[in-house]
Amino acid sequence: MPGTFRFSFGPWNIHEGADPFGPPVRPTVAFAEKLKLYKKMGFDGVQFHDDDAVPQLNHMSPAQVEKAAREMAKLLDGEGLVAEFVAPRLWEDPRTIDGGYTSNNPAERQYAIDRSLQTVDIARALNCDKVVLWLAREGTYIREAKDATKAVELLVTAINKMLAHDSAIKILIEPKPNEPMDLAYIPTIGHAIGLSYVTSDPGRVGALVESAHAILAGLDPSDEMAYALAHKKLWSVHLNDQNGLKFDQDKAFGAVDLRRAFMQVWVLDRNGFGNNGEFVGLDVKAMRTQKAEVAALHLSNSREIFLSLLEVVRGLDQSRIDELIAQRNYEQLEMEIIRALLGK
Ligand code: XUL
Ligand code: MN
Repeated sequence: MPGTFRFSFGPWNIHEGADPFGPPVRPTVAFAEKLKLYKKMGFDGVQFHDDDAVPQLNHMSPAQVEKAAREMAKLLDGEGLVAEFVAPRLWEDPRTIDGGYTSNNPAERQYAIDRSLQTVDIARALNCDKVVLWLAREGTYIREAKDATKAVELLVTAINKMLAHDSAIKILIEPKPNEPMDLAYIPTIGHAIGLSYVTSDPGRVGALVESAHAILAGLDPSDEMAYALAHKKLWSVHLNDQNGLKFDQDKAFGAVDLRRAFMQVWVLDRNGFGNNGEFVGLDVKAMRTQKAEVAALHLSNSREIFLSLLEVVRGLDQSRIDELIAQRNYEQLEMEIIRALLGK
């Protein structure tokens, strides 16, 4: 069955352009203004960090957090949007300098778990059943600093607490091999899926594959997606692009390597991605050079590139592909794929 594609992004994907070497270059766009852009650009889902949904949540009582999340749910409803997932932002607090779930300090680990349970509550209030864990600081700068075996046990403990806290919640692990850490503990989708099977409810632990993160691990994003699909655990994606092994660039989808993007669309469509309500998330960043009035183009362009590649995928003659595979004539198959990409 072919896929069904609805698109999502997070409020952080429209940003002021600050980078580690320079200040913001564009004015802040208020959250309510960002929300108005979603439908206009063809997007139906909003991805949240916990504090995107409830700013200042560390300074609020559980009742206040719940109230603020319910107000956000109403705001989304008013725009005809849904919350796709909520992710605990565990990488900014002073208590997570050495990681959250895998910190060597038990009090800091407890903070990370408590904050994650709050994230689960926020998701529930937003009528959303997915929590994404990007394990930003769960890793090391030097290997001697932590016990890598114990880290797995600590990650499982934290995930089990979230699963026990809400019987409907699903956890999606978003692997990334490095940045901000030198070495992250769950660097690839294979690690994420392996981890899911040792939790208390593997059926509720899956994955989100981000193209750029797979590339940073030296892997092909479409194969990473296919691996998760084979386990029925690909519950979201963060499509984008990446120009080689450097910092996480979050470039527009397909902007660096169109063929690599094409293969991701091929794998998603041929495996019926989206038929259970999964979204195509676009975790892309505008270039710093972009002026304010055109600083959301990277999102609409990425969506357009996806849909154009979908047309190419669906326009291919499968019997011709089968014939060339049977002949083992991969040179010709490659040429015909390239021709299709060139619109010839
Ligand atoms: C980090 C990253 C995050 C997550 C959400 O590289 O991709 O934006 O997607 O926390
Ligand atoms: Mn991401």
